[in-house]
Amino acid sequence: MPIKAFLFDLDGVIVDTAIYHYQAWRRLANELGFDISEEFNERLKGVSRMESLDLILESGGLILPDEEKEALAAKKNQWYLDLVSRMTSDDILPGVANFFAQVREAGLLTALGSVSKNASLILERIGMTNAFDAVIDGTKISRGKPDPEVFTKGAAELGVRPAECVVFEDAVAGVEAGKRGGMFVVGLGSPDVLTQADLVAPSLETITVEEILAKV
Ligand code: B16
Ligand code: MG
Repeated sequence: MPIKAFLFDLDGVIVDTAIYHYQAWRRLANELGFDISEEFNERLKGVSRMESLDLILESGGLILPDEEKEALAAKKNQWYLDLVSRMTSDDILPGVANFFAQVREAGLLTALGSVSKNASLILERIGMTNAFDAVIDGTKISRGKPDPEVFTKGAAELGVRPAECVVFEDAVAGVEAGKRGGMFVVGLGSPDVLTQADLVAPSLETITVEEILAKV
């Protein structure tokens, strides 16, 4: 089946907001009396806000009531927003602009597939709101990655079938979501980590649209 659409994750594919998530979560963990490592942070990539908090509290050996968890998540999000609000188009990852020019040239549709509830704000900050034909984010889904909902909704909104889509993901949970959605998945990162991906490249800077379409 010919490919009609490319679906992109946001954090780690278009911009690197993982560093800001890490700084804000770490500040929260420190306030609670423990620390989280960069290695631990890898497990939070592509995982929703509340699921991330659950993993963090578990690592610190804390069990808290839902009300308190809501307050902690809101606090972390405010710190995260303070960092994100300073982003500009300079924060777009290398290779993204060139890759998107190739995507347009090839006549492919594009969608964003992010579990972040802050995705629209980030797109606005980096000036990429109009770069996508559809935007599916954390405000439109009920299940986070590795559930395929974020990508199957993206395909549906574009009016294409899953088999006509290629997903671009940097996180293990996101690669799994794309595969469970019945899509071809390009993993951006290390092949040792993104073992479920159909194809792996270090970043969008090191791969072309033509190369991908030849391998689907
Ligand atoms: P928010 P993605 C994900 O974005 C991040 O990778 C993950 O670390 C974060 O917890 C999640 O968004 C929720 O973000 O707190 O902004 O709603 O990779 O799916 O673009
Ligand atoms: Mg990601």
